[in-house]
Amino acid sequence: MITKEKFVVDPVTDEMRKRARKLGIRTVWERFKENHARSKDAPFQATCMTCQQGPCVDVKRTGVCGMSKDIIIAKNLVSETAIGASAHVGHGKRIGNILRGVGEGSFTAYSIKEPEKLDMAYKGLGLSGAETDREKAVEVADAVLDDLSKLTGVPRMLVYRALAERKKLWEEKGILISGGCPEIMEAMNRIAMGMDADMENLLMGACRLGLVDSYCGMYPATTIQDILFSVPKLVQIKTNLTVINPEEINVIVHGHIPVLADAVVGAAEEYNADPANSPKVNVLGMCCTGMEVLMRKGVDYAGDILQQELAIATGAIELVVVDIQCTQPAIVDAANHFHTEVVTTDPMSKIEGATHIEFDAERADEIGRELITMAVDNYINRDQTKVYVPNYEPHDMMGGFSTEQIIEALDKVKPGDPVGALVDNIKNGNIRGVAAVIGCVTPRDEYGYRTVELLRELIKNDIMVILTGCVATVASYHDLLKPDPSYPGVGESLADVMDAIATANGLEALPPCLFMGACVDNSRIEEVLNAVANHLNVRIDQLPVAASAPEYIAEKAIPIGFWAVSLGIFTHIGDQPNVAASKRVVKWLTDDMEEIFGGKFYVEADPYKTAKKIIEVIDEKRRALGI
Ligand code: NFS
Repeated sequence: MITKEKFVVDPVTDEMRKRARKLGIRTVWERFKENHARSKDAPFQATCMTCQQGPCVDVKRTGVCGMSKDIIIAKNLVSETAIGASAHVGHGKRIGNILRGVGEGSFTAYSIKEPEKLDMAYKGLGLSGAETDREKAVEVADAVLDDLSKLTGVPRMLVYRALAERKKLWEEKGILISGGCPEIMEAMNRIAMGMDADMENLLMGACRLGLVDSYCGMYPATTIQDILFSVPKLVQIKTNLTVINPEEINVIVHGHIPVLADAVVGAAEEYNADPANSPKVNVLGMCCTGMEVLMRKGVDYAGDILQQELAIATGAIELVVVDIQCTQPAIVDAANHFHTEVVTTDPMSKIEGATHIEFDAERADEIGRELITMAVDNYINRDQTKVYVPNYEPHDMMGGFSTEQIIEALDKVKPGDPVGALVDNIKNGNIRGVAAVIGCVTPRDEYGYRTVELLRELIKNDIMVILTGCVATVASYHDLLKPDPSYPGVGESLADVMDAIATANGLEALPPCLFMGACVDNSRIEEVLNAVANHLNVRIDQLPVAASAPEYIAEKAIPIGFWAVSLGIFTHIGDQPNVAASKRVVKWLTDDMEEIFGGKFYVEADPYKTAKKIIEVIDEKRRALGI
C-alpha cells in the first residue's frame, strides 16, 4: 500500500509548480489552499440563496420559508446537476448546428468523414427518405436539435440508444424525459421558491437530468463528432508538459468541442508544409478538446485541467485558444507574466483580459489561419531567457479505443462474435470485471494519487479498466496508458487476455488501461455495456461492472453520475458532493437508489478501500450470475 506521503507525484508537474511559485504565478493549488482554508466547512452546510428572505446560511432545522435542511440540500443538488447537464446539452446544440451547416453546404471547412456512422445514426434515430449523405446530415442534425427542444415525447436518441429494459424502468419510475432544454427549465422551475419540497421527488428530478446529460448531450456530441471528424482508431501520442517544444511555436487548443481545434490543427499543418516557414508550429491539446484531437488526429497532449497555468509558466506558449468549459480564468494572469496570448472564441465563454475572436463555422479555415498567424507573429515577443521546460521525456500513450475500434479488435480474436470474445473472458474469470474510471483530477491531495493507486489496484486484480476524461492524464504520467508487452502491474489472467487481443491484431501490446476519449465519450461506455448485457441476456445492473470518478470536480460529473446510477451501475465518487449535512439525502443516494435502479453511489476518498469495495461488488455480481 502506498500512502499519500509516499506517492511519487509526476516530477514534471512538481517542478513546474515550484517554478510557478517562484515566478509569483498563483496556480490552482495555491488558490485551493487559500479558499479551502477559509471555508473549510462550507461544503457541509445547508445554505439556501433562493429567495430574498434569506440567504439562510448553515441551516440547522429549516430556512425562513420552512424548507427543511434535507430539502435545501436536495434542491441545491438539483441546481448543480442542471448546470452540469446544461453544459453537455450546450455542447450537443453547438455540434448539432455544425452538422446541420455541413449538410446544408454552408460550413465548407468540414465534411462527412464517416458516412457509415452517419447512416447508422440516421437509421437508429428512426429517419428515412433522404438520398444523399448531406440530406441525412441535415435530418440527423434536426432530430438531435429537436431532442433538445421538444416539449413532449421522448428524445429519439434515448429511444435509439438505451436498452428496452431501462426505458421501461424509467417510464415506470416517471423519469422518462422530454427535450433537454425543457427538462432543464423544469428543473429550474421545481427548485424555485415555494415549489418542490419533497426530497425523493427532487432527487428523482436529478436522475432525469442524468438522462438529459447523456441522450441530449454526450451521445449527440460523440456521434456527430465521429461523423465529422472520424471514428477514433488506435493512436500513439506523447503526453505531459514536456511535449512543449522550446524550439517551436507552441499553440494550445483547450476546451471541449473539437470544431475550432480541427481548424487550428489544419492551419498549422498548412503552415508547417511550407519549407520556408521556420520554426514550425507545434499544436498541443489540453483538457477534453485535447483528448478529441489526440484520439482522432494524433495531436500530443500537454496537460489537464490542473496544468493550465503550468503550461503557460514554461514561457514557451505563444497562444492558448479555448472553446468552452473547464478553462480556469486564471490562465490570463499566468499569461500576463509572459508574451502568451489567450484567445476565447465562444460568445458564452469570454474571459476578462483575454482577446476574443468569435468562432464562425462559415469562416473556420480563415479563423484557423488567423490564429496560427497570431501565434507566429507572437513568437518574436518570446523572451528565451524566460523559457523553461523540465528535462524529462514525455510519456507514451496509446488511445483511440472507440467502441468501433474495440469491436474491430475483438473481432480478430473471435471472428463474427466480437462481443463474445469479451463475454467469454468475463465468464471464465480471466477478466474479473470491468471498471470505467472517469472524470477530472483535483487539487485536494497529491496530484493523481487517488486515481493512479485505484487504477493500479484494479488492474492488479484482473479488472479491465476503461478511461475517459482528465483521469487519463495522470494515468499516462504513470505509464498506465503505455503499451508494454511485460504488462507491468497487470494481473496475470488479464494480461493474458490483453496479450491475446494484441497478438490477434498484430500489436506488440495493449496499454494496461484503455482510453476511450473525452468526457462526452462516456456514451461509448454505455455502448459497450449494452452490448455485453445483450450478449449475456441480462440487465446492466447484473453485470460485474462498476464506475468510478475518484477526483471529479466539474458540475458535469454530477448528471453523469446520476445517469450511471440510473443505468444500474455501482458508482464510486471520491468526494461527497455538498450533501453531507443531510443524512436523508446521503442515504437516498448511497442506499435507496439501489432498490429503484439496481445501482447506487458510494463515496470514498481512499483508493485502496475503493478498490476493495469495487472488487467486492464485482465478485458479488459474478456470484449472482453464477459465473
Ligand atoms: Ni470532464 Fe473535460 Fe477534465 Fe473534468 Fe473538465 S476537461 S468534460 S470536466 S476537468 S475531466
